[in-house]
Amino acid sequence: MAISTNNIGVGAINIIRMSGRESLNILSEVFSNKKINNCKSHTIHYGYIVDNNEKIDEVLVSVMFAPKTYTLEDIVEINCHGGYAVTNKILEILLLHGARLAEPGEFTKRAFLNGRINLLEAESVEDLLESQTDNQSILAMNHLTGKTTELITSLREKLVGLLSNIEVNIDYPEYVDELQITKENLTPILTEVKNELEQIIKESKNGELIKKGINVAIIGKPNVGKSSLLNALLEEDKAIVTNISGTTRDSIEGSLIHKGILLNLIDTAGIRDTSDVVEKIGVEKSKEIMKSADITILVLNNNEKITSAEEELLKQLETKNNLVFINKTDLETKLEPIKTKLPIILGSTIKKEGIEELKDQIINNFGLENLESKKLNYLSNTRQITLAKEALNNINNVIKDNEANIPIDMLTIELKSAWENLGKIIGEYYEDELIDNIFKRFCLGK
Ligand SMILES: Nc1nc2c(ncn2[C@@H]2O[C@H](COP(=O)(O)OP(=O)(O)OP(=O)(O)O)[C@@H](O)[C@H]2O)c(=O)[nH]1
Ligand SMILES: [Mg+2]
Repeated sequence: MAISTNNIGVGAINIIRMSGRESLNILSEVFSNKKINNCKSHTIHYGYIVDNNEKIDEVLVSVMFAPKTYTLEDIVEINCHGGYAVTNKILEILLLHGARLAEPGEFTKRAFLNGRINLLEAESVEDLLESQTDNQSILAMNHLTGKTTELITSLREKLVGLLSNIEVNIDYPEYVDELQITKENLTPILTEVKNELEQIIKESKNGELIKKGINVAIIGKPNVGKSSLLNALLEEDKAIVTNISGTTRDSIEGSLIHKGILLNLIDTAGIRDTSDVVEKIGVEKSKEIMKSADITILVLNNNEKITSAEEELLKQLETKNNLVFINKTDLETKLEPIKTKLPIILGSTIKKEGIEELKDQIINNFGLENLESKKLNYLSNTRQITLAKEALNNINNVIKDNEANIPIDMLTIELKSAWENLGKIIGEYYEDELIDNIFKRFCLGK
């Protein structure tokens, strides 16, 4: 049992959800409308929650019997009034009548354990609830409706086909009409799987970025206009801006959504040698933030010559796909043309110039422009991506060993690992499935 709406507090209604065989029995002990005992599935009932003949709340109760429910178990949902006291009182009464509070995510866990959804889908329920942008929810929905599962399943089918084929070749050599897997025809089949897997992993980097947003660090020496840039990007005065160098001592964060992508911005303390203890800590922190960000914007001042410290930063940043923003173009140009491979955007935070170009450039740097939502089938968390990479590693090993003339039956262990790793992404285990598949495919069960 749990409250399925937002936290208890003031709201029009709260929904208390119970799942499991005893749900209806527990409800009937505390519900005034006794018709509930003989009700049909997927019906709604009006009545009162009562405690020792005292009416606690006027409620609507939905009853859904297994198996057509979220958890595949009987589910009872009580729509009660949204106040803290009343919701708590109902929870208390249900506890007294034998209900137990659900652990976080327990309903989805039950849906998974009862086989209604797979692991990939279960993980995406959480993603869907946390979605802040359209792209995030489309990605989660595509997982939930199984598009990503289809992708992984089709790869697993190729592998299971191969494995069953190899086993049949070995155990039943008399089945001559079966394809004989040889050194020559194994590598091309595996290369196909390898290519598809590489594509999924490559695109999944986007999935991760869509899901968590792009972490953007704004770096530069003091007074170049980093905080002004943060404010201009956010379109609000979040960070303090003054003409005193060293204004920002600690990092300041803010988020915005640009073309469906969440950008998490971090304004940092200006980087310079300083003897001020507080500022020094800020400077060290800026360097740390720069290292952990997905992308760093180095802000330079158009009105000043470049310093050796800035040249040093520029060199460090060139190793990744970072950006340079030359600010204060409304003032006289004193900055000489800079040599860098990084994209440069010119602008002025005061005149609001270059801001849109900068946002576009950030998402372009990750190839996230013109996202076609229907294509958002990527894996989107580290667990899934790590498993896909392990599977790819297995496939590469099999190809290498095959080319080194290792007998085919010796390759099956690693092939099974690839299949198992892909299975773990969607929460399936291989043993039973492999056996089922062999017998289903070849009708050997005599
Ligand atoms: N003319 C002009 N002045 C600007 C522009 N952007 C910022 N400034 C001014 O530059 C000064 C410093 O701006 P901040 O945004 O505080 O600079 P900062 O890089 O965050 O500075 P620290 O926090 O000290 O590292 C302020 O007086 C701003 O008004 C611009 O585009 N043009
Ligand atoms: Mg600042």
